Amino acid sequence: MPPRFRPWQECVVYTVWPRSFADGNGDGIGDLPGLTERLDELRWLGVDALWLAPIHPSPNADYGYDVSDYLDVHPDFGTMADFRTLRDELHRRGMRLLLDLVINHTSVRHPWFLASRASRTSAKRDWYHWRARPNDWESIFGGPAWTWDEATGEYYLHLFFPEQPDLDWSNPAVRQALAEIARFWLDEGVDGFRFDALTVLKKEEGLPDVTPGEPGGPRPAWSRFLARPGLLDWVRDFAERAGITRDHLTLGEANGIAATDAPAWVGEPQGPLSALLHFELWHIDTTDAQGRPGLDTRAFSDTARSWYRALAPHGALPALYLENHDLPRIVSRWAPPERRAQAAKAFAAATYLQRGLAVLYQGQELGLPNARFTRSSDLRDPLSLRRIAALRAQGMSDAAILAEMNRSARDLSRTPIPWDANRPQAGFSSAEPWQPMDPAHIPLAWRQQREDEDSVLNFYRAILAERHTKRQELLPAGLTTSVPIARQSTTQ
Ligand code: TEU
Ligand code: CA
Repeated sequence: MPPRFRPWQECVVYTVWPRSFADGNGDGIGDLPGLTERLDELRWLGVDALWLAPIHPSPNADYGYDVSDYLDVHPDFGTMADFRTLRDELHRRGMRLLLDLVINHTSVRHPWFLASRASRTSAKRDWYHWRARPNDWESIFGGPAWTWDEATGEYYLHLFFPEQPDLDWSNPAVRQALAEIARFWLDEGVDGFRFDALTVLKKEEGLPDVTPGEPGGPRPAWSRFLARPGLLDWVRDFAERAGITRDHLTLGEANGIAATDAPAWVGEPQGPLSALLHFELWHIDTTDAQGRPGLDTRAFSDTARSWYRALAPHGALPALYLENHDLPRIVSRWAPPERRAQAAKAFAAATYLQRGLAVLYQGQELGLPNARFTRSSDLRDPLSLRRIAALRAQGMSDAAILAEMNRSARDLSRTPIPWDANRPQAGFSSAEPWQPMDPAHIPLAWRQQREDEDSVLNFYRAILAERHTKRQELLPAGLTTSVPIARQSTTQ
């Protein structure tokens, strides 16, 4: 009899950025077989579910967040057979599997976009946003949000890179097609999803300028597309078409949704999602008079309180997360260098002893600091490369650019995970990794921390174990009756 799933509202989700997690076939790139080999470690730690950053075929203009085929596995990561082995090995251990669905945009190489750009009369033309004249919006990744398409003589909208054209969600055919993708993976036995860039799906009708009538360059357009009224209806429509229910574990990337609006998204009985990943801890970094890093503890606790208070009366709980693949590491942002281990433990206790859905990001359990780059040619994230080029064009020195990258680049938390300090490449791969392993990370490897009782890793394990034993009594009053818990995967 396989172990039962934990109640989803308080389970522990571990985020995997597969390219840097573990390399199973010795090509220097993390993959699904490498991940499958590590499941016992993750179970030992107390993980109940994995969220995998996108694993689908992609030209990697944004490392997987530009999908060219939603129904397959990127050859770098393995095959559908490897996927099914991972799924079965997870379920055998009572763990769940969540995929990251990129539903705001596709790759420029996705067949839908190829069809859409083929001609102005294409049946898929209205699956994306095409205009004879661009508006004044700036993309989230910088530069104009519109790119000229020579062949058909119009511009298309992309809130991220030009290689990531935005789908037009006002078109029900788009919502239906995306729902069929979600359904495909549910039929494959996944237990839920993390929905990427969920809050920018809906653009203001007519795509108006941010500052009408005013000439000038591109402008930030957040107010025109972030968490717009009516977005929730579209998401609910999509979830219904996909057959996503409250029995699935679904996380929405929720930049721009306020705690007070969250119950409609995740509360009983109507909320279409399990939990929201808000951005409110992204900007609480501080420095003291000596320039030493720290955090605004008041903002930290106010955020926790406001989300809990808003959600608990509605039978829902906040998602508790500190790190992800878009952010620098917390011990580098919030603690002076000589106190990193203690700080990592303090952040873990202050966060994961709260009621809510625990979400960790790979390496966080080791207390990894930011990877440190000594030359900009070791950076791999296309967003970093773009910023380096932009800063260079502004005349910034190489040293200053490197310093800036070492402060803010997404690469800082995306480098290979150290597994064993005594093995080549710290056990990540038998080959040269796709991005260098930071030598300073090697002494923090999993194996050595597992053997050290006082390590950050063992502290995380103790905290997560505490959650597992206390979970039932921590549930707010009324929750145990209104929310179905201890569900089992349909594939068992
Ligand atoms: O991120 C969406 C998002 O809001 C990011 O633009 C964030 O502001 C930025 O990465 C901070 O540096 C999601 C994914 O998490 C991210 O990795 C993708 O690049 C992005 O969507 C596009 O799919
Ligand atoms: Ca590999």
